[in-house]
Amino acid sequence: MKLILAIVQDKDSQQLQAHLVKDGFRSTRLPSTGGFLKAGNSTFILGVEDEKVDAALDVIKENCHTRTQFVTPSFILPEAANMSDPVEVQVGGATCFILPIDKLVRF
Ligand code: 2BA
Ligand code: 2BA
Repeated sequence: MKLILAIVQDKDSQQLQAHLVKDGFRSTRLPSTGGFLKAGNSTFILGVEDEKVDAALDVIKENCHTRTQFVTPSFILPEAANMSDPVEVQVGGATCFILPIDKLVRF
């Protein structure tokens, strides 16, 4: 089995959750916060059989979209206080980590 940790934008999380259920994937959704934008996002945990990892990643890919955000540099770095023009940041679709699982048990 593998553990997929998928960090997705809040705007995509409900649709992703619905499609994961529809396609038979079990998941847990945790509220999380991006370190750079300091904004809320969602982290999905999925315990998935090896042969279903690609299908799960396809569901994530299809339901999570890249968006552009503008941020004021001083919001990220206080020392950039003299830079007032917003900079463009591309966020998402999804950042996925795929980890080996030794064992999955339910009690
Ligand atoms: P939920 O996703 O809300 O699932 C609650 C219960 O509904 C599950 O209990 C299971 O009995 C049933 N269920 C969930 N998904 C299903 C599906 N695709 N088909 C048939 N029945 C389904 P538990 O298995 O004891 O899971 C309790 C909670 O543990 C789950 O809450 C979920 O948050 C987490 N979880 C379970 N398996 C997981 C996995 N493989 N990956 C990530 N999280 C998992
Ligand atoms: P945030 O940390 O809020 O980052 C939002 C977006 O800002 C990132 O989008 C990226 O385009 C940009 N960004 C982040 N850190 C940067 C840096 N040090 N320098 C320049 N630009 C930077 P994504 O890459 O799509 O990431 C979306 C969210 O996924 C992140 O939110 C973070 O919560 C998570 N994430 C991304 N890569 C990660 C990693 N290697 N480890 C843990 N979490 C990660």
